[in-house]
Amino acid sequence: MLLSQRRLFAGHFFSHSFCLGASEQKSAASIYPQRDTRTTGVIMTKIIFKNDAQRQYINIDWNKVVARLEELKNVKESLGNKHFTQSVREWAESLEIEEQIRLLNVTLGGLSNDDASVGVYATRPEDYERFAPFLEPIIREYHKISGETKQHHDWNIPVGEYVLTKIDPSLDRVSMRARVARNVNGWNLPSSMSQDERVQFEAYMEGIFAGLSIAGKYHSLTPGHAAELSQEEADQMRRDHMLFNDMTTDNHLTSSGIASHWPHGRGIWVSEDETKMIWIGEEDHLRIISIVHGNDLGVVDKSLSDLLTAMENAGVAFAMHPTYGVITTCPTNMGTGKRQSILGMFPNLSKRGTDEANLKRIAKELGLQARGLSGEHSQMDERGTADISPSARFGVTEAEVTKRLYEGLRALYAREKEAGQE
Ligand code: CIR
Repeated sequence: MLLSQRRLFAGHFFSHSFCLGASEQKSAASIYPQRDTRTTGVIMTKIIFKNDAQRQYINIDWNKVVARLEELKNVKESLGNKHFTQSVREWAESLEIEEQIRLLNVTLGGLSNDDASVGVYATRPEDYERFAPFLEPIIREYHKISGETKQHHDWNIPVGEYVLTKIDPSLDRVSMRARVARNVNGWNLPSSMSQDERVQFEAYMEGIFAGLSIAGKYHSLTPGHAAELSQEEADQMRRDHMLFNDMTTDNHLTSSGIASHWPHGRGIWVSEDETKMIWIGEEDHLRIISIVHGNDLGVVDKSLSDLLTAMENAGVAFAMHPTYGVITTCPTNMGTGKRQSILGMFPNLSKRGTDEANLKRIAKELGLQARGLSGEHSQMDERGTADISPSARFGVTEAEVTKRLYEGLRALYAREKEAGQE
């Protein structure tokens, strides 16, 4: 894969953008993050780590938690805040002390970020069952679930059907990406892993990679690891948008513990042909990714599902919830855990990149999410290059996600043409 092609993948990898270096952020004095917008328009956040976040509520002082939640309501009410009701509080106080501590840890990301929209991260796969009185209403509201429900899975996605050139002949060679989030049974989730557990998990996954039927190579970020990337190599992989960012620059990830012990136990496996990647130790144990240049959405799905099957055949048991599908650290990814996107250009709808809000609004009407080139909070270029994916994660099968992307793109490109004629 050419470097210039890889550069197109910017939006396909990073979901949070900040402009301070990690070392500057770590030294920030404030306990709670301050937001400040500079001329770059990028949000800056001061960074706190889990121990400091926990220390605010020492001995599990739920009065303090409630007081902090009340304070946050004046700024922004996250789902975790909204659903920490009086009856949830009473139930929380009835739990064994160890479980109260664990529940507090679930809420640390929300308590430590005034811009949290969800505000909770699971600490173990069992949290979704054990803390259901609190977490279930959050999942149901986020995913707009009403009544009885159960997540179904279907990877039967035809090749030759969702062909982008049928929408527009110019969509001949498009950057197409699909990823799934996965966690593995028997391990704490990244927000509560010790450094040893992270390193052991990395070693466990290396054993899996050795038995994979797909050829590839593992690169580690763990200091002193035999396959450790040098700083230069890691920087190059980041410039190529293959490797994930320094997690300690994101206060949601630091305060919840997800970024703790960085960079121990983190790394990336890359297939020989560089179309398949597996991240270890980011927000979930695993992010499994496929990127293909072409015009058939079914091809990228096949690539991803081949990799998932190879992993299962090599012995990985993914954590699954009986109702809510794949178990993810953040409840927003429950269901399929799948995000599928393409990079497209929408100069008319985005008014040459000056009105990104217009493109986002129209995409939303069509059940799609439009992100700028460098992720969720980034700006669009003058060609209106955007990463477009269906919004739905839960209650749709993997196959339905692809269908929604294809149909949504058909409608979005029609609107783009109309806007050009106006
Ligand atoms: C929040 O509550 O706003 C953050 N914890 C992020 C929620 C969006 N989910 C995600 O990035 N996986």
